[in-house]
Amino acid sequence: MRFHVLTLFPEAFAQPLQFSIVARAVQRGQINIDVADIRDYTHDAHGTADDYQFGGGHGMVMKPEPVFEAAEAAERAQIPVILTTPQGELLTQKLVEELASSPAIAIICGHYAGVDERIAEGLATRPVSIGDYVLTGGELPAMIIIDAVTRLLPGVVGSPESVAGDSITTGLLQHPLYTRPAEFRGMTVPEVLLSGHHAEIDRWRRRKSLERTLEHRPDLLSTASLTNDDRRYLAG
Ligand code: 6GU
Repeated sequence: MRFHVLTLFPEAFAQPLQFSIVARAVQRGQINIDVADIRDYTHDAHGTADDYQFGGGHGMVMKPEPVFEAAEAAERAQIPVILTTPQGELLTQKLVEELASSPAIAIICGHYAGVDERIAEGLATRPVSIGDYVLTGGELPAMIIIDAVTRLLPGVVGSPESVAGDSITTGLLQHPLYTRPAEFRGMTVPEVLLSGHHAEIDRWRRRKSLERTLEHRPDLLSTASLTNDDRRYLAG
C-alpha cells in the first residue's frame, strides 16, 4: 500500500510515523509513505502556496496550481484522492476499510482557512473529516488515516482476530482489559476473569461491552448485531 501525502509541512511527518506498528510496516515494505512538499510545485521566488479569497473575508486559501501539480507528479493511476477538511465525510471504520482495499491513496492536507474549491471539484475524490472539532491543519488527520488504514492491511497487526473483533467493527465498545498483578493499589481484577470459566468470561465481557456502549456511544447500538439476551440485558 502506498500513501502519497501532499502537504505544506512535510517536516510534520518526519517523526510521528516512526514508532511501533506503522514504523514496522514501513520497514517490512508493507506500506510506503511518500511525502511531497506542495511548495516545491510553486513557481514564484517566494514559494507562494496561498492567497487572499475572492469576495473578501478572513483567512488565506490554498491555491489550486501547486496542489494539482504535486498530485500529478505523485501518481498517474486512478486512486482515491482524499482531501482533509472539516467539511468532509466523517472518517469511520467502514471508510477506513474501503480505503484499505485500494493499492494506493493520496492525501491532500488542507491548511489555512481552506483550499480553493477547484481542488475539491477537480482533484480530490473523497473529502474527509476526522470529527466534529476544528484543527489547524490536515497533517494530523492524514496521519490518523494512515494509521487506521495500515493496521487493517494483511500481516501488519499480529493476530487477524484482534482486527476482526475491533470495537466499532462489531458495533460495540471493547470490554475492560486487565493484566498482572491481580491486585494493584487496592484495585482488584474482577473475580470471573481469574476463574477459568470461559463461558462466564465471555458473558461478563459481552455485558461490559454493552454497558460501555450504552453509556458512551448509544448511537452505535443501532448498528450492532444484538442477541435477545443482549436486548434483555440492556433493557434491564
Ligand atoms: Cl480533516 N481538518 C481540519 N483542519 N480540521 C478538522 C478535520 C480535518 N477533521 C476534523 N477537524
